[in-house]
Amino acid sequence: MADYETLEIEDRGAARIVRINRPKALNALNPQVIAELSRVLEALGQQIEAGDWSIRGLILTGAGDKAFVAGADISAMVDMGRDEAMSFASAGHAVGEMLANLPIPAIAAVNGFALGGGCELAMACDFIVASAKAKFGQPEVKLAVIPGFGGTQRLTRRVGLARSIELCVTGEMIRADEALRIGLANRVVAPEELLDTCLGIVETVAKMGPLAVAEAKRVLHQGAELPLEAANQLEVEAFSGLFETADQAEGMRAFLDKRAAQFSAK
Ligand code: CO8
Repeated sequence: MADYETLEIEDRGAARIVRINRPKALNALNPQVIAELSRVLEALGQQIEAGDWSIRGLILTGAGDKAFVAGADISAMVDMGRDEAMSFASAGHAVGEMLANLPIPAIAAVNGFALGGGCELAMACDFIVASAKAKFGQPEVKLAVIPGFGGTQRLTRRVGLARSIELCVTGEMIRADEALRIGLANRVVAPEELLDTCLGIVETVAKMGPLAVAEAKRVLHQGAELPLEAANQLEVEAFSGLFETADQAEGMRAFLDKRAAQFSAK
């Protein structure tokens, strides 16, 4: 996995840690970072699809102690025209879709500034665990643009329209405790505990039925975009579909036998 210039990849236990590593630019996203994120996510998706479930959670974070990602790279955008901006934003959205489609949870470990495209990348993950030092914001209006990688849409879905509008039109940064209060971050922890907290979450997930985790994530994402009746139907189908798996029989039998379940992702 040495062929990434802007990312550091490390497997720890059942977690794949992906660190965006451009500390001199506060880990800003340029087209190369987006392309490398696509590659790393594609490879992980293929690995799992081929039946290798050794990785049960993705942790996305930023290198260094200052920034998660301070936005899209302004020096890469300054001379862009409409078409280039469109393909940059579309490539970002494709990364968002890949994160949503991964059959394992993707956790944003927000270690510092998560601004603009950085806040958007964190929100493209399934949930956010923030360091007490983290700061969030959608400051694009200061540059006379708007969020282009889901900020106007995912932020609203997480925190509601009114809070989202306030953040997107003022460009103001909020601290981790405020992000927690409004539901943007799930947890806030001391900076030195951030990675271990995320690794602990992955460890917990790794004890669960892998296909059930994948189905829970799929149904939660897809159902959130559907009317309740259709979403409930999606749940019923996924729930009953899991009764065709060996893991369902093993999970329930193990409970009744008072022993730990041995799941096989089958
Ligand atoms: N792009 C490029 N370089 C950056 C960026 C950035 N977003 N952020 C910081 N840097 C660079 C600085 O230019 C500086 O470089 P140098 O040392 O060469 O001068 C270095 O990082 C350190 O930054 P500062 O000196 O500014 O550090 P401070 O501690 O004073 O300030 C801040 C930290 C508050 C984070 C400040 O750097 C800042 O405001 N950065 C810009 C934040 C921003 O506006 N982000 C939004 C960008 S627009 C966007 O994200 C749109 C997304 C669209 C779609 C994306 C699709 C993938």
